[in-house]
Amino acid sequence: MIPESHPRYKSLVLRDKVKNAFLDGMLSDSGMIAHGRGEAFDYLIGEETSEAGFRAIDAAAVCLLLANYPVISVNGNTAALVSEYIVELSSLLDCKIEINLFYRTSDRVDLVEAKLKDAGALDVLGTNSDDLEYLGGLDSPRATASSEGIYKADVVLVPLEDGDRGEVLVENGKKVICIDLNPLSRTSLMCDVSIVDNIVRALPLLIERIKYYKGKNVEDLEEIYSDFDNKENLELALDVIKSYSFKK
Ligand code: PTJ
Repeated sequence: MIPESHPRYKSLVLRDKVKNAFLDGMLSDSGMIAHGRGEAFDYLIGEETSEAGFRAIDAAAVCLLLANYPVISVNGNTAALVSEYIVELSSLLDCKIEINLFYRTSDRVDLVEAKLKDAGALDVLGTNSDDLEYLGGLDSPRATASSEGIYKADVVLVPLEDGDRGEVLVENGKKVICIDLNPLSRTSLMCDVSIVDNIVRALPLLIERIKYYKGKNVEDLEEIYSDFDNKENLELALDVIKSYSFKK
């Protein structure tokens, strides 16, 4: 039991969720390492959403609203930390959720599916009963995609994606939005919109901004999106780290 008065309470609660998800078999062992890396980057931005984070969240909200067929990709870490928000986002956008595991085993797929369904998801793609296709004809586990999901998506939201997988999506003409605390990861550098923030903060903010922009004039949304420059925003994310370190 973690006391709420503990100065690192929020961080310890997340650690606990990740550790329990690993013990239950849903999270990969590497998922714990990835979480630790995320924690380190989160520390460097003061564990709060930065200006660069807010800007990318706005661009992502608009991009998802302008999409014809957006899909949300879910891995072990995302399911462990934010299943409820994933379900809320998919119903807000009326879009599919697809399980996509870097370390795919049928047991883990079943556990992620159960977690999403517990959180209220009615329809989950990328499960063991789904007939997966290969993006760009690449016969590699990195390239698998559900025919009703990522395979036909124009925009894919990938919280915490591995670089190889992100590359396959980009090479296959998908617009990719990632949520990754590391502004220098291969994924952040190659995505169209990189949200440098913790998924536990970024997703509720993204939901809020989608609600705000929903129903607004399409030309206005297109203008907001075209004003966003991902490289410039990643520079800003790095500046945030530098200035936060000097503030301390
Ligand atoms: O569940 P699976 O099998 O699909 O595996 C998922 C992991 C995350 C293990 C896999 O995709 C992987 O190995 O990813 P990487 O290459 O370690 O990249 C994960 C990125 O997510 C790193 O850049 C971390 O800094 C970042 N990260 C970790 N936790 C968070 C995060 N970003 C946002 N929010 C977090 N909570």
